[in-house]
This record gives sequence, structure tokens and C-alpha cells, in this order.
Amino acid sequence: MRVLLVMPGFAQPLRYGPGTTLTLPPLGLEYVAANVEDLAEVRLVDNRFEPMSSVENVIQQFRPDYVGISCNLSSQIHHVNRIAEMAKKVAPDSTTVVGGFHPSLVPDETLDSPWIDIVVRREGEATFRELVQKNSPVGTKGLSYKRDGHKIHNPDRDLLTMKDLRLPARHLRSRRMSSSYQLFGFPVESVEVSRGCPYSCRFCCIPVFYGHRYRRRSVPHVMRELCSEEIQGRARDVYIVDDNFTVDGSYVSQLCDAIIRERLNMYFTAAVRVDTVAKHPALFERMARAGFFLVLLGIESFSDRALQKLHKQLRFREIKSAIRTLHSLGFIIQGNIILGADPDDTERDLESTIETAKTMDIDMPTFSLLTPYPGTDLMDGILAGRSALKLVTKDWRYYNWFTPTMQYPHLSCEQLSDALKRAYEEVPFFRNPVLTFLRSASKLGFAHHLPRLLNRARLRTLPTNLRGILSTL
Ligand code: B12
Repeated sequence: MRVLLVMPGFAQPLRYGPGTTLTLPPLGLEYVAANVEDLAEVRLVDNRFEPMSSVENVIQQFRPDYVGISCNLSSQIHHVNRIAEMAKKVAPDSTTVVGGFHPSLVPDETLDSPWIDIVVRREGEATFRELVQKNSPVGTKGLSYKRDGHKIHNPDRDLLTMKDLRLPARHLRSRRMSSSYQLFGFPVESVEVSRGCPYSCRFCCIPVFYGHRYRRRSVPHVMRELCSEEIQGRARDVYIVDDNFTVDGSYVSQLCDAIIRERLNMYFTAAVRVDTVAKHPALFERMARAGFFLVLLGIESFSDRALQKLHKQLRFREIKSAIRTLHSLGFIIQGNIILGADPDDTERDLESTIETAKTMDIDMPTFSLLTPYPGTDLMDGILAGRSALKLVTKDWRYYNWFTPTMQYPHLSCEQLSDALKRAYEEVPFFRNPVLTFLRSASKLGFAHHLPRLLNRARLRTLPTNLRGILSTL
């Protein structure tokens, strides 16, 4: 049995923002691969830097029985379809399988494609394993598939127990893949500590995808991965991909203690909620000591009214206080701000959001438009006619955060597009990386940073790093 797993390229390059500064390994596919390696010969190809012609060559030569394609972003589904079409044409006997957020949340529509045979809904590890093992979708929980012109949706599969997770199959990467995963030019690894989020922000599909449950791995399990040769031999930077890393403060403290005890001397990036910073500053001090350096904040809006409508459970004063606390601890902040966060927004509101952003000390501000992804309360409300907003397109290619997809009562699509353009022009992204780094580095002292900076892995990649940092200027 042969299995080819494909990470699709982005259909459209990012128009704005830090798209070029970060490329993460295909962690989801590496988890899936780890669970079928003992059953099949597995290959992994990353179409973000391997052109379609290379993917085609691999299919031609490898002749896979299963071609598994990841599709987390709705805006990728069109491109994923093209890959599936190519697979079917080059290897007509292969079965095409897609997994990830988008197909999981609209499986029926995904199967409308003549090129896609099977959808693996939600977590892929156990479901894909069973499919490969039985070599048939019949009766396998968590699968949707087509048979004799009908779509069949097998029952859901229970969520996995995180302690039993096999570690991702990082060894399947080609040399080219290994050298391509970077954060500002530094080799970076992605690590997942938990799945799910207990909050219910209206624009987020995580609660539905993970059945409103939050699960996390044990500290020793995570440490085993962080200390593995595959990570230690390659990268000094780790990007924690969890949506909300600090859900359980005492767990995060224990993990940080273990990282400090092991003297890992790495830098970590994680997404955290603003209110957790405001409520638990001591936790962030511990994180800073463990090497957490860049934090991603979902700020979303500076208006309490908009934050309330987004069900964000957050207030503007907490945003201000979190930024102060994080800077006092030496963190560098990336914060996203939504333009048109409130359905009742007017042009004046867009203007005032941009003006307020200029006054906030966010090192790397990014801006986006409110986008109703499948499985979100926002999309459900629109489809049910409960919202003042209306869809202007259902072409998923435009669901990229930067293209207007909804009609507002008091705003036109042009006004939204113009405001987004202006925001990126007028509010600088990472205005002065060297000064920002020095300001942050001085907080915990050079003794903290030196072993993280002066090591062989880092020096080897210095020219690429400088290029990465310069590209943001
Ligand atoms: C890290 C991340 C990013 C990284 C890039 C990731 C990368 N690989 O390079 C960055 C920061 C660049 C990014 C950018 C964006 N992201 Co993003 N991102 C994530 C995040 C937080 C983690 C992804 C991840 O690694 N998960 C961990 C792995 C283990 O899980 P997984 O990939 O889901 O795989 C599992 C299953 O899905 C399934 N599976 C997946 N693929 C396949 C394939 C097969 C064959 C099978 C069998 C199973 C399977 O099995 C896997 C194991 O269980 C997710 C949310 C999340 N918690 O997952 C959002 C998420 C995917 N992103 C999202 C969005 C909207 C974006 C942006 C548009 C905006 C943004 N938030 O910045 C941009 C788009 C960038 C672009 N160029 O177009 C949305 C997607 C919604 C949608 N329907 O489109 C998500 C779901 C966040 C959310 N809360 O809504 N993102």
C-alpha cells in the first residue's frame, strides 16, 4: 500500500502582512503520517514550494493508492480540487482523500467535486489509519464518501485521547522541505500542546471542529517531543500552534518549569488571550523565563460594543493593560485587528479603528476583514437570516481575510477594501525590528538571550535570518 500526503500551496499569495516571514511545517499531515507508517509506504510533498509539476511527477512515479490532501483554509479548497483532479488523471486508480477544517465543516459540498472521493472529518489520525487498514470507507467512523452516486456520512468518531498521540513523522521531510520552514528566516518547528478552546468567539470554527472540548497533552509527552533529536537537531524556535495556549495556567506553569529545568534555551511563539495576560501576569513572567518571546494576540477590536458582539469576552481596557504587561516582560507582540468587527460599523468606525491602532504599542499589527468561515456562529447567523450582514459571495477563494465577503448595512465592499489598504499603509508592521528586539532583550537581560542566540544552529542560518528580517522593513 502506498500513501502520498500533500500540503497544498496557497492559491493566492498574501497581499498584505507577514505572509513571507513564516512558513510552518505541515504538522497535521505529519501526525496523520505517523499513524499509517507501519501500514503503508508514506511520502509527503509540500506544494507551498514544490510546484504542481513536481507534485505530478511524484504521483506519476510513486503511483499512490491514497492521495491525502490537507485543506485547513477555506480559500484553499479550489486549489485542493486541482490537486485532486491531477491525481485522478495521473493515477486513475488512486483514491483521493481530503481532511482539515474546511472539508470537515462542509463535507457534503466538498464531495460535490468529481475529483474528491473521501472526506476525513475532524482529527485525522485514527480515521485515516482505519481507512488505510481496511482499504474501504464502509463503516469507518468520521468519514464521508460517495458510493453509486450517493453521499454517505458515517457517524462521527470520538475525539482522541491526547496522551496516546504518536509524535509527528518529521523524518518524512525532504531536505528541501526541512530547509524551508522558517520564522523570519530562522528554522522553526511547530508543536501542538492542546486541541480546542473553551471560548465561543463568533468568527471562530474551533469550538465546533473540536466539539466544544478542550484537551491537552501531558507535560512529559510534550517535553519528549521538544527534546527529540528531530527538533533539537534542526531548530531553536518553536511555534506553538494551539489556538489558545494559556487556557490552563497551572499546566502552562508546569510546562515552563520543565523547559527551564531542561535548559532548552529556545524561543517560543504562542497565541494567547488578552484577558489572560491582564488577569495572570505572573504566568507570563514564567513564560518569558522559559523562552516565550513572541505572542500572538487576537485583539480584534478597540470597541467594547464590537468585542461584545463578537462574543470575545474582552474589554478595551484589558487590551491596553495586556500590552503594557507583555512589554514590561520583554515580549514582542503581534496583534490582529478586524476592520468591520461590528455589523453596524460605519466609515467613521473604520477610520477610528485605524487611528487607535496607531496609538497602540503593537509591534506587529495585522489587519483583516471579518470573514464568515464555515462552522462559525457568524456564518450560521447569516445563513439563518438572523444577521444584518449578507453574503456577497460563496466562492471560497475570496475567504482569505482580505477580500470583503459580506454586505454591511452602512458600509460598501469598496469602503472595507480601502480601509484595509489604508491600515496597512499607515500603521507600520514591525517598524524597527532591531530596536524592538533590543528593547525586549534588555528586559530579561543578555544572559537570558545569549545562549538562545549564540549557538551553532543560529549562526549557520544568520544570512537567511537577516534577509528574513530585512524583508519586513
Ligand atoms: C498555525 C496556523 C496558521 C499558520 C500557518 C499554518 C501552516 N501550516 O503554515 C499561519 C499563522 C501562517 C496561519 C495563517 C492563516 N490562517 Co491559520 N491556523 C493555524 C492554526 C492555529 C493551527 C494549524 C495547525 O497546525 N494545527 C495543528 C494540526 C495538528 O492540526 P490540523 O492541521 O488541523 O490537522 C489535523 C486535522 O485537521 C486533520 N487533517 C488535516 N489535514 C488532513 C489531511 C488528511 C489527508 C487527513 C486524513 C486529515 C487531515 O488531521 C490532522 C490531525 O488530527 C489553525 C487552527 C488550529 N487550531 O488548527 C488556524 C486556521 C487553520 N487558520 C485559519 C485562518 C483563517 C488563517 C488565515 C486566513 C488568517 C489568520 N488566522 O492568520 C491565514 C491564511 C494565511 C494564508 N497565507 O492564506 C482558520 C481557517 C478557517 C477556514 N475555514 O479557512 C483556522 C482554523 C483558525 C480559526 N480559528 O479559524 N494559520
